[in-house]
Amino acid sequence: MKLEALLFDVDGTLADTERDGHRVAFNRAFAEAGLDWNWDVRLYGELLAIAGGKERIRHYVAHHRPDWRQPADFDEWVARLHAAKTRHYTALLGEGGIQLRPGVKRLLAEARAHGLRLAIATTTTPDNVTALLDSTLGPDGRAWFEVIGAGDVVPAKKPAPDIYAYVLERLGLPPCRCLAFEDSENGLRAARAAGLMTVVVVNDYTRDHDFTGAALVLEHLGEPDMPSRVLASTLPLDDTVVLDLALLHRLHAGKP
Ligand code: XBP
Ligand code: MG
Repeated sequence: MKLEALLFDVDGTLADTERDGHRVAFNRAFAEAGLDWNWDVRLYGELLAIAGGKERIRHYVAHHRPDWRQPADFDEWVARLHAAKTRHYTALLGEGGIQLRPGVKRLLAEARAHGLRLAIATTTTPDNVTALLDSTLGPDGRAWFEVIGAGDVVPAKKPAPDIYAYVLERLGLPPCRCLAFEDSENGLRAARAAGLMTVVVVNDYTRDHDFTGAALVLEHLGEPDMPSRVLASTLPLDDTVVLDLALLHRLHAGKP
């Protein structure tokens, strides 16, 4: 079965956006709204178990602020607070402080040069995706991806497979012709539930997650002068690799 498309998660996979991006933007939105809430690095790691910013705010209120008096229009209030968070997040990206992870641009460029189709399947808000692509790949970046599936276009966020099913349908491809890239257990579960073989790149928030079912688990995608350690693999591999198209094809074919 030919490999035809690569499907990428965004947060934690294309770039380390959570600790110094989303978390900071949530806190700025809280301060702006006159709330004394502060999501420190450790608490935010716990809250990441809930995918989606609006869902994360609701979970925080329910479990960490049970005595706080909710406004009558709570859902709209959350939506407004979250819109402010998106504004802060996209402004942060515009400042250029967040870069793509090692090997991401190299692999995307190689895939494009060889006619592989590219897509995005993420829980985050669409504006956040375009802001990240613009700030890291430049004005052409969005066009590298044939389908961008993001945010509330599907009702159920990861670990539900819905966003992957949405992207596969738009690509017109069965999962067996695609590979997914993820950084978290929720993301891996979503991709696997959609029938996708999945490569995982860990980060500080996710390295202790359960990645059972991943085809390959790496520190990062690797660069020629900075190969990645192999943390788990369904193929016998060296201790370190630079994930290129040749290795992806071998992985997809299940050939050592
Ligand atoms: C990413 C998320 C997102 C971001 C915040 O998960 O969970 O909620 O943290 O984005 P994944 P929004 O990488 O698995 O897609 O605030 O825009 O929802
Ligand atoms: Mg992710």
